[in-house]
Amino acid sequence: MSRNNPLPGDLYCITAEDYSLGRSNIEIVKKWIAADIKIIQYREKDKDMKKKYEECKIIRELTKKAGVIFIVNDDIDLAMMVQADGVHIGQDDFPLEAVRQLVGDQMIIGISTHSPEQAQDAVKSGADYIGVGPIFKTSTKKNVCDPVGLEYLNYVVDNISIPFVAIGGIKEGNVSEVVRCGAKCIAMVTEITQAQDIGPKINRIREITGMEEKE
Ligand code: 3NM
Repeated sequence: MSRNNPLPGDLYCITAEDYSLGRSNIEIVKKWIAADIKIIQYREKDKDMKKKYEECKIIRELTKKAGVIFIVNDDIDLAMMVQADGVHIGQDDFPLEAVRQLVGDQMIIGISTHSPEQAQDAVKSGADYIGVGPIFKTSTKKNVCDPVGLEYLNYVVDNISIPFVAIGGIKEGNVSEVVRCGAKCIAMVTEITQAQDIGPKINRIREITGMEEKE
């Protein structure tokens, strides 16, 4: 795990228990690890902190054993308490520099961006990676802006030197467009959490995109 190169050329998986066909976050995480996913983000907007802490403790253990990068969304204190590898913040969270001061030198900090200005600011503030989205329409993230389309993705590919993950409305049926633009790391939330057979789904997406397939 390294702050310089935190994102694999593969899928970036994010939990969403409300969209997981009744399966728990832990069950889903186990399926991802079995499918050789290399980065997992815990994202859970509606649970209380105690429940989130309990889940993150378990996910930290599972990911540590498997050598998987573990990122916690939004909650910096939670990320620190469970010794996650990183934290992912949004544009309206604490300033990135202040987060860096709090978490120290080792922790990965990712930030969601939706425009060229935000991407440039993220680089200046010392982000280790940025989220680039929503590429397509999504109902998974509330209050997110309209889709930024492939145009913003192209801007990032051409102008931003830090790692990025494309996100938002990406599905098996449109992922090729995203890869063609030059995205190497792709986040899909509901396309994966809502799949009946998660392992085969992941491998199908890897085949379509030319990402490495598990042996
Ligand atoms: N962040 P789905 S879009 C968590 O644009 C998140 O920053 C976004 O979910 C951003 O793959 C998003 O189900 C939700 O569309 C993506």
